[in-house]
Amino acid sequence: MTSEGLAVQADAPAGPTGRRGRRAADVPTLVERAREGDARSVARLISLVEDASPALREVAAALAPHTGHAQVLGLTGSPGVGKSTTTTALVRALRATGKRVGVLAVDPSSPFSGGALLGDRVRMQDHAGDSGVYIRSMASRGHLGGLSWSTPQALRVLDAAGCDVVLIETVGVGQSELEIASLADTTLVLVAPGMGDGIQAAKAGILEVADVFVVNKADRDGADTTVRDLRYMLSLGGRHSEAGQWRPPIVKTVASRDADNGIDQVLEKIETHREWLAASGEGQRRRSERAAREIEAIALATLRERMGDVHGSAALGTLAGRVVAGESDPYRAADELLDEL
Ligand SMILES: Nc1nc2c(ncn2[C@@H]2O[C@H](COP(=O)(O)OP(=O)(O)O)[C@@H](O)[C@H]2O)c(=O)[nH]1
Ligand SMILES: [Mg+2]
Repeated sequence: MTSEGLAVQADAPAGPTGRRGRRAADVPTLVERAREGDARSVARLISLVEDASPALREVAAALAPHTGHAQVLGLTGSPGVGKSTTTTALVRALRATGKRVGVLAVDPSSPFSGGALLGDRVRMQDHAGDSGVYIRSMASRGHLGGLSWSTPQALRVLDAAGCDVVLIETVGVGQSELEIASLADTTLVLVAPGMGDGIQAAKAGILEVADVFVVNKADRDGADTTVRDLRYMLSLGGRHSEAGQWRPPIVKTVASRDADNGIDQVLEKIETHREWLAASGEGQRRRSERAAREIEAIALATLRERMGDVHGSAALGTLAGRVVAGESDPYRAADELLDEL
C-alpha cells in the first residue's frame, strides 16, 4: 500500500513502532476528515499504519480519544467456506438498519490465496459507492499468523471514523483464529458441510474461540450432520460448559442467497452475545486483554528495534568479551544489556 502522496517524512526506516523519523504535519487534519466520514482520509490513515509510517505514533495518539465505540466482529474459517459472501450479506443487513460498517479483509499469508482475494474484491463492489461502508484489504506482511500488527491499528482508524460495526475477515489457519478472537468482541466461526470442518475445528481449537458457529452452505447435503457434529463437540466440554459461560449457538446460513439466508438469525445471535458480554463483564475483560496484547506487541517490537541498534555495538562487544573470558555469564550479561536499553 502506498501512503497516496501524503506528506510524510520518510527519512528513516520505521519499524512497527514508528519510533524513528519525523512527524507528519497533517495527521490531525486527516483524523478530523476521517471522523467526518471522508473515505480518502480513512484510506490514508490506514495506509500510514500499514506502512508503519513514522507518523504512526502521532496517528495513534490522535485517534485514541475517538475510539471504543465500534462493535468488532471477527469472521474466520477455512478457505472457500463463505466468509466473504457472509461478510457481504452481513454488511447489507447492517446497512439496512442504518449502521456504519467497516470491513477489514486480512489477506492470508499463504501463497495460494491470490485468486480468492480477487473474487472478494469483486463481490465487495456490491457496496462500492455507499459512504456508510468502508472496505479495506489488509496485507498480512508475512507476519506470523494471518493478522499483522497493523490490524489493530487499522481497526482503531475505522472505529475513530465512526463505524458502528467493524467486520474482520481472516482465514482460519493456525494462529490467526486466536488472533482474531483476541481482537473481536464476537467471533464467528464458519464451517460448511462436507469439508471436514467440524473435525478440523476441534483439532485447531476453533471451538475455544467461537462465540457463534455459522454452518454456511446449508443448501448443501450434510448441513444437519455438520450441526450435529458441532453440537456433539460442544457437549464434550471446554470453557463453554462452565456455569455462567456463553454457549455458542449454531446458525445455518445460505449466505449466497439474497433473502431467507439466515443472516438475520446470525445478527440476532450476535446481539444476544453483545448483551451477554455487557452483563457478564466479559466484554470489558476482552477489551482490556486486547489493549494489553497491543501494548505488549509494541513494547516487544520496540525492544527488538533497540536490540537491533545494540547489535554490533561497543557495549555488546564488551559484554561478549567478558563472557568469553569467563568473567561473566550470558544471563548476567543479558540482564546488564536490558538494563541499558
Ligand atoms: N452453495 C452455496 N455456495 C456458497 C454459499 N456461500 C458462499 N458460496 C460460494 O462459495 C464460494 C466461496 O465463497 P467465499 O465467500 O469466497 O469464501 P471464503 O474463502 O471463505 O471467503 C463462492 O463461490 C461462493 O459463491 C452458500 O451458502 N451456498
Ligand atoms: Mg474470502
